[in-house]
Amino acid sequence: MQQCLEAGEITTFSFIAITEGNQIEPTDWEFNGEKVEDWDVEVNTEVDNNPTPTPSNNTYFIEAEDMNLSGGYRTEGNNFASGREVISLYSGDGNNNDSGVASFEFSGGTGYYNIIIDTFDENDGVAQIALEQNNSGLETFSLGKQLGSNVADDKTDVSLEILDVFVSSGDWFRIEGIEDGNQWTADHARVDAIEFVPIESN
Ligand SMILES: [Ca+2]
Ligand SMILES: [Ca+2]
Ligand SMILES: [Ca+2]
Ligand SMILES: [Ca+2]
Repeated sequence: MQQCLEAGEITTFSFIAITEGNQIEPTDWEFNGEKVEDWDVEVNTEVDNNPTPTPSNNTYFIEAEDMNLSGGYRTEGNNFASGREVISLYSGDGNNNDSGVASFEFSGGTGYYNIIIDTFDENDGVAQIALEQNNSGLETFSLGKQLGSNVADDKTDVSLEILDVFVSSGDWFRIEGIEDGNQWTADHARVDAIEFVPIESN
């Protein structure tokens, strides 16, 4: 006997580990009031061509002003910055060779990311910004562009990119900034924020 079932005719229908060629002996199954004596079971071995995609990580973003600051870094208001604040080595005392550290724990998902440091390259000095991951140096940037302004504004807004970095949730990152200039004017190694943009292909 071979029957076709309409959806909903049997509400509970579970098999355990049926493989192709196995025979199933139905005992108390009924179909349209008739006891089913014999049943051909077709095992569908088709592969799911649309598996649920692996969840991809989201962009992880942290404001520099929300990191743990040490050394000469302090927060400073800035209308061109995200969160309207940056961290800066400006000290107002004529010392324009300060350094400082901003650190944070990465709490995004584990995976490959492009890391983007949102900063400002002021034209009155060549500040340095270095990024470390778990105490190992990733990259050091020298901010030596001439962008037509000696302050942190829309002209000097730059993005420093470090591509294709494997990052694990819980990794510690450390940004070290060194300001540069003379006693009157300097590039104060200002940092706005950092972003981790997941790379789909990995
Ligand atoms: Ca300073
Ligand atoms: Ca500069
Ligand atoms: Ca400056
Ligand atoms: Ca900011």
